[in-house]
Formats: sequence, C-alpha cells, structure tokens
Amino acid sequence: MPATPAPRLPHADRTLVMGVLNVTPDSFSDGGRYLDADAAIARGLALVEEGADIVDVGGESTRPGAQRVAPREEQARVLPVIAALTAEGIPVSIDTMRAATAAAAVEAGACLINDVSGGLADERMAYVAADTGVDYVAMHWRAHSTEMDDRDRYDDVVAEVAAELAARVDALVRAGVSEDRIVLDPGLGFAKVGDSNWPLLANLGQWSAGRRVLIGASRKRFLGAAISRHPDEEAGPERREHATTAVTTLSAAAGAWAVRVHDARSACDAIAVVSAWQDAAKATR
Ligand code: PMM
Repeated sequence: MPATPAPRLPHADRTLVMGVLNVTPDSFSDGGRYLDADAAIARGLALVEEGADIVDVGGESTRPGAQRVAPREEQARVLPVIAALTAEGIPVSIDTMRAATAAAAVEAGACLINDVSGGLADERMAYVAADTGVDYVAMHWRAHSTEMDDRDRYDDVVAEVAAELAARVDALVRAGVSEDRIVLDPGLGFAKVGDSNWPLLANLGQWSAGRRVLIGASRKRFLGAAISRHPDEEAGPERREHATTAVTTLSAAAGAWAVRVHDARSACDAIAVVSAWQDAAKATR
C-alpha cells in the first residue's frame, strides 16, 4: 500500500465529475496526447483544476476496432500516473478490464475500479473487486472492441441491458462484492451503435435498479450522429462537446451519481446549474 492513505471517493449532494485520462496512443478523442507519463500527470492535475472530482486513468483503448495491449504494457502506462496523482491527494479510478491491472492500480492508490466489461472479460476481476474493497463500476458490455458493433442487436434495449447488468451484479455479489459498492453504467457506444443509446439515457431509472449510475457519453459517435445537419456529415469528437454538456445536464437532473467526461469544466458548469435550479425548486415548493 502507498505510505500515505489513498485518497477516497468524494461524497457530494450533486453529480460527480470523472475526468477522462487515456494513457494510450489510440483512444478516439485524446489518443496519443498523454502517452508520456509527465504529460499524463499534467493532464490529470489540469482536469482537477478544471473541477474533476475523480480522474479515470486508462491504458488500453476500447474504441471500436481497437486491438488489446499486453498487460505489462497497460500497467507500465497507468501505474506511474496513478501513483503520482494519488500522491497529490487526487481520487483516481482505474479503467481496465484486467484483474491484475486493477489490483496493481489499487495498490498504487486507485480508489475505484472502472471495468467496462462488468467482470465479463476477466473472471478474476470480481474477486479483485471483493478483496480490495474499493467501489466498482460494472458497465454493460457484450464483446471486445473488434466485435462490439456487431452485437448491437436488441428487441428491447432497456429490458435487455437491465437483465444483463442484473446478472453481473449477481455474479459480483456471489464473489463477495458488497452491493453498496457497485455502480452501474449503461455502456453507451459499447454494442450500441446509434439509436440503441437514447432509450438507455431516457429510461435511466429502469435499468439502474436504484443503484448509483455513471454515464459516459462524452464525445461519442451517437452524439455526432444526433447533431449532424447533413446525412453525409458526421460531427467529429471535438464538435460533440456541447452535445456532451447537454447529456451531462440531463443526467445530473435525472440523479446520476457521476458523468465521465473529457472536458471537466463544461460538466462542472452544467452540474452547478442543475443544482441551483433544483435548490430553487425545493425552496419554493
Ligand atoms: N467509455 C470509454 C472508456 N471507458 N468507462 C465507463 N465506465 N463508461 C464509458 O462509457 C466508457 C468507459 C470510451 O472511451 P474513451 O475513454 O475514449 O472515452
């Protein structure tokens, strides 16, 4: 364990902001920018300066079609960054599907495991989540990046995601994870190409079963499709920022526990507006 106690997840009576920090060459929005540890650490500090409550550090891209990286490479990318940020008192989550990487990241100070596969990619993950005792994000997932777009097949996306997440929760609890440590995430863009994403946002209460919810919509393709003004034009990742802020606003108003975003400042501003609005509504009731 680190010499000083690892930072803990903050508690707040508003939606938390999780800043994205991909220490990868190939992530869809920030790939290649923070592959160098010093650049990544500086970006993590900047995210907190902009208002992020948690920095989510990942060393393997999950963009559609991405190839896996070796565990040793993944850990070499993330561990120095996690150690440096947690030494500054910053709550850090580890974005990984690998149990060994999650365990090493918690050892380095991470206080949350963010597993985009909800435990499906590595059967040892549930035991690491149980043993470390940190909070755990179980995201809805069906297949690795090379196959996931083909798995966008649903009769009723809300009911199927609800059932598949409930099965992940059962498996985690059977492995010894406390129920109150589990956060659910609908996995926007993962086995959901376009229209499958919107019903999950619009019906958050139906699949979350009263648990904490994390929403990761930031700059994703389905937002580009929604805002494009011509059928043959797709707005690129940077052009999707206002759409991301709209989703953050609506997620905060719907009571999401946290949003995972590339631009922390926009998200903080949106959440502050929602809080002010809701406080006034309470005061005048
Ligand atoms: N999306 C990405 C990566 N990790 N984690 C969670 N919990 N939820 C998400 O929607 C999610 C994630 C996609 O890649 P990016 O890091 O480039 O945004």
